Amino acid sequence: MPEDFFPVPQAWVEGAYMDRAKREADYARSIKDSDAYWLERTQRLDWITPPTRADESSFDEADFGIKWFADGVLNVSVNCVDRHLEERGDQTAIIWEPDSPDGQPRRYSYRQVHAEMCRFANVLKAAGAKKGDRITIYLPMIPEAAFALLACARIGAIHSVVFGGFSPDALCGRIQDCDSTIVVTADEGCRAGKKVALKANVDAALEDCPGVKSVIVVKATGSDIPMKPGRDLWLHEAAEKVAADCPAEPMQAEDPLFILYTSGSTGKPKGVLHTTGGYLLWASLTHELCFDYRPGDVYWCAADIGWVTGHSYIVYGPLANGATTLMYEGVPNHPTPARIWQIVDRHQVQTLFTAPTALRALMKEGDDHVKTTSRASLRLLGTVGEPINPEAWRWYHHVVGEDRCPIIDTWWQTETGGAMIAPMPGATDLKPGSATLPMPGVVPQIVDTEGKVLEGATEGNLVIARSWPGQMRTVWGDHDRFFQTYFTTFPGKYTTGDGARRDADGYYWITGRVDDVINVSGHRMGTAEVESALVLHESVAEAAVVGFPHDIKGQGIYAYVMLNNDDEASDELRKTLVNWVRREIGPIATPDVIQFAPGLPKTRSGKIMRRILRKIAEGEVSAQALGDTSTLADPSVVDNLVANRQGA
Ligand code: 6R9
Repeated sequence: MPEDFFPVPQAWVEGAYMDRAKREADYARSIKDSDAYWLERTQRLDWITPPTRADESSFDEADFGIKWFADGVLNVSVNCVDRHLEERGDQTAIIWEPDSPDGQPRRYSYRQVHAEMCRFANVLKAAGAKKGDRITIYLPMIPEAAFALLACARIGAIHSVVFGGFSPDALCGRIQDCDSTIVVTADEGCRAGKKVALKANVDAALEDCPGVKSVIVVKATGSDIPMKPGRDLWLHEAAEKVAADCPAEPMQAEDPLFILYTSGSTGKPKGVLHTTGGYLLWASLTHELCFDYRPGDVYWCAADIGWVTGHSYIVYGPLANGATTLMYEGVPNHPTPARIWQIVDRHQVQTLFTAPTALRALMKEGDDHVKTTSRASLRLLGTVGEPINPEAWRWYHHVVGEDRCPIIDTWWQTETGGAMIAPMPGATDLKPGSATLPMPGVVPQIVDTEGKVLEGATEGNLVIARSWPGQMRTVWGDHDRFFQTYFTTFPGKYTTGDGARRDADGYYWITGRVDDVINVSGHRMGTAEVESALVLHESVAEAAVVGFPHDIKGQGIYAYVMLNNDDEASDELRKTLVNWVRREIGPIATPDVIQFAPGLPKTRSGKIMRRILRKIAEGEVSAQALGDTSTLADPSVVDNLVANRQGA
């Protein structure tokens, strides 16, 4: 395979936090002298009681548990806000860019963020919130989303952010799973010029959530919405009635900070739990190393706060580092494909961090939209969420960054808290499509299906051999599921669910999920979730969902549906089922293709042969591609599936 190679640009050779030699030495020490290394790193945070212990984790069943810095005491909101007040109280902490280019951007200094956060925290307290309570946050990309996270952290409440694109049902399931007593939402969201009825979704969700006692509503669009007396209150009204200052709750390093639901290969989404000390250290350290943040830089992570990228790299990492972080309400290509670059110029952004799916969509619109803008402020470009195809990488590098900006391709997961394998701009030569090398303390390994560790240039399952500070601590309410999901496939190791290749230079190339998770536009979706939604429909007897390669989204959703006897396959029903899934889960789960099938390929023991369904969805229908079908209970179903394949 021919490989392009991009050495560290001259402008980055000097003055970066890390050059190649430093990165190598730093990594070596993080492995050899781990506890001392990490205790030193804790000095980047402000502790009420500094920790004296570092890693006390074990991946083994007998003494399983993840624990870091356990005797330390700190508060995340103090680290993200208060401690910056003296030195940079008047520096902009958050720049907010509204959905519409005609709207007015807003800027909040660290001092203003402090004031907003404190009042918000006092509103939560007045609504009855205490340390350890769960608070569900269902907000659009407005500054109040950042204030809400910080306000929870301030009082030690555990936030659970639910992406604003999820349906009332999905929201309800997540509220119930962690027994939230308070929901924070807005009247409406606004994306790509369209209103999103957030409060109405909350009202619908709460019909089945009797445990929720208060709903705090941010006035965002100002539309007229019904408020339920005794339950709902406007944030701006409640904020006037509370004190301006709010003391920060001292938290043990291992006290929970947040829950974030994510999809896996089986069952309902899991509540991934992150705790206080290790998570914040990881978010802050990786933000500094990957993005080489300098005081005064404007840094823009174009993710949504509803995903882990928004948590770690819009809010916690950058604010812990005293950065100016930009939050954008809208989508990159609305109202024009130049919108994202116009925002870069408008706010003189130095670092832009976005997803490959956005780049592919913009690339398709042609270079002219990029070239109408200057982008001279850009120094660094980042990507996250899915493998970046080398073509998109080169376009980002050449057309967007004019060959001047390193591309920081960060591989990580909700479970890992922050970047795990990624370049550092002054230290790492780049290869398009490779996330390159591990962060300090991260020990990636490639194992075969039996768990044998493969050395040198090789390909297989990506596992992580030891704990790191940002690792998730448990699945909310189901510690056994945490162990079963991540530590039993390859005992003694953390299973990522991703496949990877390692080349002769030791660079990692993520090849995608090896389990039944698909990655649609950088969003994780469990095939089982879409299947469960489909079979809830009265016409559907059985459903099997697989991913297929999609030019823009990376992967699309292909659903095979078996109908009940009397129901007739029709385009009408196809449309109904697509809308059904959107309503059950949310627009991100919209099936791209529905193929009606009289039967699904099953083994004699009744197991669906997904391998065959994947091949057909991919358009690989030769006998050779489909492999041995003789073990199927009824091999003829495959002929029918091939004959009726839907062009995707
Ligand atoms: C941060 C985030 C995690 C899954 C992960 C992998 C894919 C993320 C990637 C990448 C290749 C990258 N993924 N970053 N694949 N290169 N740079 O996206 O978390 O939503 O939990 O998704 O995304 O498959 O396992 P999450």
